[in-house]
Amino acid sequence: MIYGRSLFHIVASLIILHLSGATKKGTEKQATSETQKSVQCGTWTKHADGGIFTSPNYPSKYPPDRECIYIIEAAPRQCIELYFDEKYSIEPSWECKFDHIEVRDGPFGFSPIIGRFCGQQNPPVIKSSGRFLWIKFFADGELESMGFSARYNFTPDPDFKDLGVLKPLPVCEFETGGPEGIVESVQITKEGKASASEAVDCKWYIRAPPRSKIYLRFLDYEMQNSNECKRNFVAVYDGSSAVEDLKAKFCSTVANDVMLRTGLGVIRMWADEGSRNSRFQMLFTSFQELNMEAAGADGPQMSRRVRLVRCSHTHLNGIQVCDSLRKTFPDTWYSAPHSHRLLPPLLQ
Ligand SMILES: [Ca+2]
Repeated sequence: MIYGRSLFHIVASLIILHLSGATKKGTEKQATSETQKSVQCGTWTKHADGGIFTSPNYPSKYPPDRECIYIIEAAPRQCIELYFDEKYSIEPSWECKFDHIEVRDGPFGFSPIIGRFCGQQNPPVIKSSGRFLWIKFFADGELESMGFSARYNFTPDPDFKDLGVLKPLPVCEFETGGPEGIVESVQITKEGKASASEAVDCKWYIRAPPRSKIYLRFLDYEMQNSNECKRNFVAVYDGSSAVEDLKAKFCSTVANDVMLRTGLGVIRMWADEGSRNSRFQMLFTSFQELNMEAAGADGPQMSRRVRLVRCSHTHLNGIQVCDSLRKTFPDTWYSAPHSHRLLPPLLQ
Protein backbone atom coordinates (compact mmCIF):
# COMPACT_ATOMS: atom_id res chain seq x y z
CA MET A 1 0.00 0.00 0.00
CA ILE A 2 1.32 3.38 -0.90
CA TYR A 3 -0.41 6.27 0.71
CA GLY A 4 -1.10 9.82 -0.31
CA ARG A 5 0.27 9.69 -3.86
CA SER A 6 -1.13 12.64 -5.77
CA LEU A 7 -0.81 12.88 -9.54
CA PHE A 8 2.05 15.34 -9.06
CA HIS A 9 3.91 12.83 -6.94
CA ILE A 10 3.39 10.02 -9.39
CA VAL A 11 4.74 12.21 -12.20
CA ALA A 12 7.64 13.27 -10.00
CA SER A 13 8.37 9.65 -9.14
CA LEU A 14 8.33 8.57 -12.74
CA ILE A 15 10.66 11.33 -13.78
CA ILE A 16 13.12 10.59 -11.04
CA LEU A 17 12.83 6.89 -11.64
CA HIS A 18 13.54 7.46 -15.30
CA LEU A 19 16.51 9.66 -14.55
CA SER A 20 17.83 7.19 -12.05
CA GLY A 21 17.32 4.28 -14.42
CA ALA A 22 20.64 5.02 -16.05
CA THR A 23 22.53 4.45 -12.82
CA LYS A 24 20.36 2.05 -10.88
CA LYS A 25 20.77 -1.12 -12.95
CA GLY A 26 17.22 -2.27 -12.30
CA THR A 27 15.88 -3.87 -9.15
CA GLU A 28 18.50 -6.61 -9.00
CA LYS A 29 21.02 -4.43 -7.25
CA GLN A 30 18.42 -3.14 -4.86
CA ALA A 31 17.41 -6.65 -3.86
CA THR A 32 21.05 -7.42 -3.08
CA SER A 33 21.37 -4.35 -0.91
CA GLU A 34 18.26 -5.22 1.03
CA THR A 35 19.53 -8.65 1.97
CA GLN A 36 22.67 -7.20 3.55
CA LYS A 37 22.89 -7.30 7.30
CA SER A 38 20.83 -4.53 8.81
CA VAL A 39 22.73 -1.60 10.26
CA GLN A 40 21.06 0.07 13.18
CA CYS A 41 21.22 3.75 12.46
CA GLY A 42 19.83 7.10 13.45
CA THR A 43 19.28 8.31 16.95
CA TRP A 44 16.30 7.00 18.81
CA THR A 45 15.06 8.16 22.17
CA LYS A 46 12.69 5.83 23.94
CA HIS A 47 10.65 7.05 26.86
CA ALA A 48 7.55 5.77 28.59
CA ASP A 49 5.69 8.93 27.61
CA GLY A 50 6.73 8.88 23.96
CA GLY A 51 9.64 10.11 21.90
CA ILE A 52 11.10 10.98 18.52
CA PHE A 53 13.31 9.13 16.08
CA THR A 54 14.66 10.18 12.70
CA SER A 55 16.49 8.85 9.69
CA PRO A 56 20.29 9.30 9.94
CA ASN A 57 21.51 12.92 9.50
CA TYR A 58 17.93 14.28 9.35
CA PRO A 59 17.10 16.92 8.11
CA SER A 60 20.24 16.56 5.98
CA LYS A 61 20.40 13.74 3.47
CA TYR A 62 20.46 10.20 4.80
CA PRO A 63 23.45 8.07 3.71
CA PRO A 64 23.13 5.28 1.13
CA ASP A 65 22.95 1.55 1.94
CA ARG A 66 21.17 1.71 5.24
CA GLU A 67 18.60 -0.49 6.86
CA CYS A 68 17.31 0.61 10.23
CA ILE A 69 14.79 -1.29 12.31
CA TYR A 70 12.83 0.50 15.01
CA ILE A 71 10.45 -1.38 17.30
CA ILE A 72 8.13 0.47 19.63
CA GLU A 73 6.57 -1.29 22.59
CA ALA A 74 3.71 0.07 24.67
CA ALA A 75 2.72 -1.18 28.11
CA PRO A 76 -0.13 -3.71 28.27
CA ARG A 77 -3.52 -2.09 27.52
CA GLN A 78 -1.90 0.72 25.56
CA CYS A 79 -1.57 1.39 21.84
CA ILE A 80 0.89 3.46 19.81
CA GLU A 81 0.27 6.52 17.66
CA LEU A 82 2.95 7.44 15.14
CA TYR A 83 3.17 10.89 13.50
CA PHE A 84 5.52 11.73 10.64
CA ASP A 85 6.77 15.31 10.38
CA GLU A 86 5.79 17.22 7.22
CA LYS A 87 9.47 17.86 6.56
CA TYR A 88 9.75 14.53 4.81
CA SER A 89 11.32 13.21 1.64
CA ILE A 90 12.27 9.66 0.69
CA GLU A 91 13.55 8.84 -2.79
CA PRO A 92 10.36 8.11 -4.77
CA SER A 93 9.99 4.92 -6.78
CA TRP A 94 7.26 2.71 -8.20
CA GLU A 95 5.72 0.81 -5.26
CA CYS A 96 8.54 2.26 -3.17
CA LYS A 97 10.86 -0.49 -4.39
CA PHE A 98 13.93 1.62 -3.71
CA ASP A 99 14.18 3.72 -0.54
CA HIS A 100 11.19 3.34 1.79
CA ILE A 101 9.73 3.18 5.23
CA GLU A 102 7.75 0.08 6.08
CA VAL A 103 5.44 -0.05 9.09
CA ARG A 104 4.02 -3.26 10.53
CA ASP A 105 1.35 -3.82 13.16
CA GLY A 106 3.21 -6.00 15.65
CA PRO A 107 6.69 -6.66 17.03
CA PHE A 108 8.21 -8.61 14.13
CA GLY A 109 9.25 -8.16 10.51
CA PHE A 110 6.56 -10.67 9.58
CA SER A 111 3.74 -8.90 11.45
CA PRO A 112 0.84 -7.60 9.26
CA ILE A 113 1.91 -4.70 7.08
CA ILE A 114 0.30 -1.29 7.60
CA GLY A 115 2.07 0.49 4.77
CA ARG A 116 5.17 1.11 2.72
CA PHE A 117 5.99 4.77 2.17
CA CYS A 118 8.28 6.91 0.03
CA GLY A 119 8.10 10.15 -1.98
CA GLN A 120 7.47 13.70 -0.84
CA GLN A 121 4.21 13.30 1.10
CA ASN A 122 4.59 12.35 4.72
CA PRO A 123 2.62 9.23 5.77
CA PRO A 124 -0.68 9.69 7.64
CA VAL A 125 -1.03 9.18 11.39
CA ILE A 126 -0.53 5.49 12.09
CA LYS A 127 -2.22 3.69 14.99
CA SER A 128 -1.27 0.24 16.16
CA SER A 129 -3.97 -2.28 17.01
CA GLY A 130 -1.92 -3.57 19.93
CA ARG A 131 1.25 -2.91 21.89
CA PHE A 132 3.80 -2.93 19.08
CA LEU A 133 4.86 -1.21 15.89
CA TRP A 134 7.73 -2.50 13.75
CA ILE A 135 9.29 0.14 11.49
CA LYS A 136 11.99 -0.31 8.88
CA PHE A 137 13.81 2.46 7.04
CA PHE A 138 15.64 1.27 3.95
CA ALA A 139 17.99 3.26 1.67
CA ASP A 140 19.60 1.67 -1.37
CA GLY A 141 22.98 2.55 -2.86
CA GLU A 142 22.01 5.59 -4.93
CA LEU A 143 19.94 8.80 -4.69
CA GLU A 144 19.41 10.02 -1.17
CA SER A 145 16.97 12.52 0.27
CA MET A 146 16.08 14.36 3.49
CA GLY A 147 14.47 11.38 5.23
CA PHE A 148 11.92 11.47 8.04
CA SER A 149 11.29 12.43 11.62
CA ALA A 150 8.66 10.45 13.53
CA ARG A 151 7.07 11.11 16.89
CA TYR A 152 5.27 8.41 18.85
CA ASN A 153 3.14 8.40 21.92
CA PHE A 154 1.03 5.92 23.82
CA THR A 155 -2.74 6.01 24.17
CA PRO A 156 -5.16 3.79 26.10
CA ASP A 157 -6.22 0.75 24.07
CA PRO A 158 -9.91 1.29 23.18
CA ASP A 159 -10.53 -2.44 23.76
CA PHE A 160 -10.17 -1.76 27.48
CA LYS A 161 -12.04 1.53 27.74
CA ASP A 162 -14.93 -0.06 29.71
CA LEU A 163 -12.55 -0.76 32.58
CA GLY A 164 -12.24 2.96 33.40
CA VAL A 165 -9.17 4.13 35.32
CA LEU A 166 -6.93 1.14 35.87
CA LYS A 167 -5.09 0.33 39.07
CA PRO A 168 -1.31 0.52 38.81
CA LEU A 169 0.24 -2.92 38.28
CA PRO A 170 2.16 -4.49 41.16
CA VAL A 171 5.95 -4.67 40.83
CA CYS A 172 6.67 -8.26 39.88
CA GLU A 173 10.21 -9.38 39.05
CA PHE A 174 12.18 -12.53 39.79
CA GLU A 175 15.89 -13.29 39.56
CA THR A 176 17.21 -16.78 39.04
CA GLY A 177 20.17 -18.55 37.48
CA GLY A 178 22.53 -21.51 37.60
CA PRO A 179 22.86 -24.51 35.31
CA GLU A 180 19.17 -25.27 35.38
CA GLY A 181 15.96 -24.52 37.18
CA ILE A 182 12.28 -23.82 36.88
CA VAL A 183 10.35 -20.59 36.48
CA GLU A 184 6.61 -20.77 36.87
CA SER A 185 3.60 -18.53 37.20
CA VAL A 186 2.60 -19.93 40.62
CA GLN A 187 5.57 -17.99 42.03
CA ILE A 188 3.54 -14.80 41.61
CA THR A 189 1.09 -15.55 44.40
CA LYS A 190 3.40 -17.89 46.32
CA GLU A 191 5.97 -15.12 46.74
CA GLY A 192 3.35 -12.46 47.42
CA LYS A 193 3.99 -10.36 44.31
CA ALA A 194 0.27 -9.94 43.61
CA SER A 195 -3.07 -11.14 44.85
CA ALA A 196 -4.90 -13.76 42.79
CA SER A 197 -7.28 -11.16 41.39
CA GLU A 198 -4.81 -8.45 40.32
CA ALA A 199 -3.59 -7.96 36.75
CA VAL A 200 0.12 -8.81 36.51
CA ASP A 201 3.01 -7.97 34.22
CA CYS A 202 5.83 -10.12 35.63
CA LYS A 203 9.39 -10.70 34.50
CA TRP A 204 11.77 -13.53 35.32
CA TYR A 205 15.47 -12.82 34.70
CA ILE A 206 17.43 -16.05 34.14
CA ARG A 207 21.23 -15.75 34.23
CA ALA A 208 23.22 -18.71 32.96
CA PRO A 209 26.75 -19.43 34.23
CA PRO A 210 29.57 -17.62 32.38
CA ARG A 211 29.97 -18.55 28.68
CA SER A 212 26.72 -20.53 28.73
CA LYS A 213 23.55 -20.09 26.74
CA ILE A 214 20.03 -21.08 27.68
CA TYR A 215 17.52 -23.59 26.40
CA LEU A 216 13.94 -23.11 27.55
CA ARG A 217 11.44 -25.93 27.65
CA PHE A 218 7.77 -25.56 28.48
CA LEU A 219 6.58 -28.16 30.96
CA ASP A 220 3.15 -26.56 31.28
CA TYR A 221 1.39 -23.77 29.45
CA GLU A 222 -2.21 -22.68 29.27
CA MET A 223 -3.72 -19.27 28.61
CA GLN A 224 -7.12 -18.72 30.18
CA ASN A 225 -8.11 -16.55 27.21
CA SER A 226 -6.45 -18.32 24.31
CA ASN A 227 -5.60 -16.18 21.27
CA GLU A 228 -6.39 -12.97 23.16
CA CYS A 229 -2.86 -11.62 23.30
CA LYS A 230 -4.07 -8.35 24.76
CA ARG A 231 -5.40 -10.19 27.80
CA ASN A 232 -2.66 -12.77 28.41
CA PHE A 233 0.66 -13.87 26.97
CA VAL A 234 4.04 -15.35 27.78
CA ALA A 235 6.98 -13.69 26.02
CA VAL A 236 10.64 -14.67 25.83
CA TYR A 237 13.44 -12.12 25.46
CA ASP A 238 17.03 -13.00 24.59
CA GLY A 239 19.80 -10.83 26.08
CA SER A 240 17.73 -8.14 27.79
CA SER A 241 14.12 -7.19 28.38
CA ALA A 242 14.24 -4.58 25.56
CA VAL A 243 11.75 -5.09 22.77
CA GLU A 244 14.56 -5.46 20.21
CA ASP A 245 15.48 -8.66 22.04
CA LEU A 246 11.96 -10.11 21.94
CA LYS A 247 12.44 -13.64 20.68
CA ALA A 248 9.00 -15.24 20.93
CA LYS A 249 5.53 -14.42 22.16
CA PHE A 250 2.90 -17.00 23.00
CA CYS A 251 -0.79 -16.44 23.54
CA SER A 252 -2.45 -19.25 21.57
CA THR A 253 -3.00 -22.83 22.70
CA VAL A 254 0.59 -23.94 22.18
CA ALA A 255 4.04 -22.71 23.18
CA ASN A 256 7.27 -23.99 21.70
CA ASP A 257 10.65 -24.57 23.30
CA VAL A 258 13.12 -21.74 22.72
CA MET A 259 16.88 -21.75 22.27
CA LEU A 260 18.51 -18.46 23.24
CA ARG A 261 21.65 -16.93 21.72
CA THR A 262 22.77 -15.45 25.03
CA GLY A 263 23.12 -16.33 28.68
CA LEU A 264 20.43 -13.91 29.81
CA GLY A 265 16.85 -14.95 29.29
CA VAL A 266 13.84 -12.89 30.31
CA ILE A 267 10.41 -14.47 30.58
CA ARG A 268 7.50 -12.10 30.78
CA MET A 269 3.93 -12.96 31.62
CA TRP A 270 1.01 -10.61 31.24
CA ALA A 271 -2.41 -11.59 32.61
CA ASP A 272 -5.28 -9.21 33.16
CA GLU A 273 -7.77 -9.52 36.03
CA GLY A 274 -9.85 -12.03 34.10
CA SER A 275 -6.90 -14.14 33.00
CA ARG A 276 -5.24 -15.02 36.27
CA ASN A 277 -5.85 -18.72 35.68
CA SER A 278 -3.37 -18.49 32.81
CA ARG A 279 -0.29 -20.44 33.78
CA PHE A 280 3.07 -21.67 32.63
CA GLN A 281 5.94 -23.70 33.95
CA MET A 282 9.27 -23.60 32.18
CA LEU A 283 12.50 -25.50 32.62
CA PHE A 284 15.71 -23.70 31.78
CA THR A 285 18.91 -25.57 31.04
CA SER A 286 22.22 -23.95 30.26
CA PHE A 287 24.62 -25.29 27.69
CA GLN A 288 28.11 -24.37 26.57
CA GLU A 289 29.75 -24.18 23.20
CA LEU A 290 33.29 -25.53 23.40
CA ASN A 291 36.11 -26.06 20.97
CA MET A 292 36.17 -29.85 20.82
CA GLU A 293 39.82 -29.98 19.82
CA ALA A 294 40.68 -28.18 23.02
CA ALA A 295 38.36 -30.54 24.86
CA GLY A 296 40.35 -33.56 23.68
CA ALA A 297 38.31 -34.87 20.78
CA ASP A 298 40.48 -36.26 18.01
CA GLY A 299 40.56 -35.72 14.27
CA PRO A 300 41.10 -32.49 12.32
CA GLN A 301 37.38 -32.37 11.49
CA MET A 302 36.72 -31.76 15.17
CA SER A 303 38.71 -28.55 15.34
CA ARG A 304 35.66 -26.55 14.28
CA ARG A 305 33.59 -25.03 17.03
CA VAL A 306 30.72 -27.30 17.96
CA ARG A 307 27.95 -26.99 20.45
CA LEU A 308 28.30 -28.97 23.63
CA VAL A 309 25.31 -29.31 25.85
CA ARG A 310 26.24 -30.01 29.40
CA CYS A 311 23.19 -31.67 30.88
CA SER A 312 22.79 -31.34 34.59
CA HIS A 313 21.70 -34.20 36.77
CA THR A 314 19.61 -32.67 39.49
CA HIS A 315 16.05 -33.53 40.45
CA LEU A 316 14.81 -31.81 37.28
CA ASN A 317 14.80 -34.89 35.08
CA GLY A 318 18.05 -34.16 33.30
CA ILE A 319 17.80 -37.16 30.97
CA GLN A 320 14.52 -35.96 29.53
CA VAL A 321 16.01 -32.53 28.86
CA CYS A 322 19.09 -34.04 27.21
CA ASP A 323 17.01 -36.24 24.95
CA SER A 324 14.85 -33.30 24.00
CA LEU A 325 17.92 -31.21 23.21
CA ARG A 326 19.50 -34.03 21.18
CA LYS A 327 16.43 -34.32 19.00
CA THR A 328 16.23 -30.57 18.52
CA PHE A 329 19.94 -30.18 17.81
CA PRO A 330 21.17 -33.48 16.35
CA ASP A 331 24.60 -32.04 15.48
CA THR A 332 25.30 -31.29 19.11
CA TRP A 333 27.62 -33.10 21.47
CA TYR A 334 26.41 -33.44 24.98
CA SER A 335 27.72 -34.53 28.30
CA ALA A 336 25.63 -37.22 29.85
CA PRO A 337 24.06 -36.84 33.26
CA HIS A 338 25.85 -38.74 36.01
CA SER A 339 28.98 -39.04 33.86
CA HIS A 340 31.83 -37.05 32.40
CA ARG A 341 31.58 -38.98 29.13
CA LEU A 342 30.85 -36.96 25.99
CA LEU A 343 28.21 -38.36 23.68
CA PRO A 344 28.66 -37.55 19.97
CA PRO A 345 26.09 -35.96 17.69
CA LEU A 346 23.25 -38.21 16.53
CA LEU A 347 24.23 -37.61 12.91
CA GLN A 348 27.62 -39.25 13.25
CA1 LIG B 1 18.20 5.77 -2.60
